[in-house]
Amino acid sequence: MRKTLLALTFVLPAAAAFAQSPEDTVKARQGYFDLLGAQMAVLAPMAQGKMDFDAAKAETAAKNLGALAKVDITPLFPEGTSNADLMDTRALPVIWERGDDFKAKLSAMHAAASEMEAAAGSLETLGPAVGKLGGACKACHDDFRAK
Ligand code: ASC
Repeated sequence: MRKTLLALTFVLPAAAAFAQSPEDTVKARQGYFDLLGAQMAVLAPMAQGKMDFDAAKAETAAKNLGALAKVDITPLFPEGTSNADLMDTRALPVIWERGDDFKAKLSAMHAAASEMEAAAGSLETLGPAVGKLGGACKACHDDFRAK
């Protein structure tokens, strides 16, 4: 009991601060996309033949993508966090004007990311899977991210 209370004193202020600041919400979602990008930075050069295929590295990156695909990031896009509201974000206001389209594109990205684990075992299957995920990234960036 005492331990739980002690733990809560540490956890709750951090959680409360997180919910309060739009800037911190933006940082959190950028961190998520950085994590995605870091996995693609391993897989894409292999798929493009710019880096030797390394099965262990590919598997780790693909597993990470599978885990990231399970994260629902829609709570990290509250109203008031577009690039019209805040500095240091490229999130266009159209995200909130066409929310269903945005969510559909997020889902397509998650679907492609979750397929990577099954595809990362060989270069033959990795290539198309990376192409599909890269395409899903691009489709969303084209419409919803400032250049
Ligand atoms: C990647 C990556 C992206 C997408 C995008 C596709 O590997 O980090 O953001 O693909 O470049 O156009």
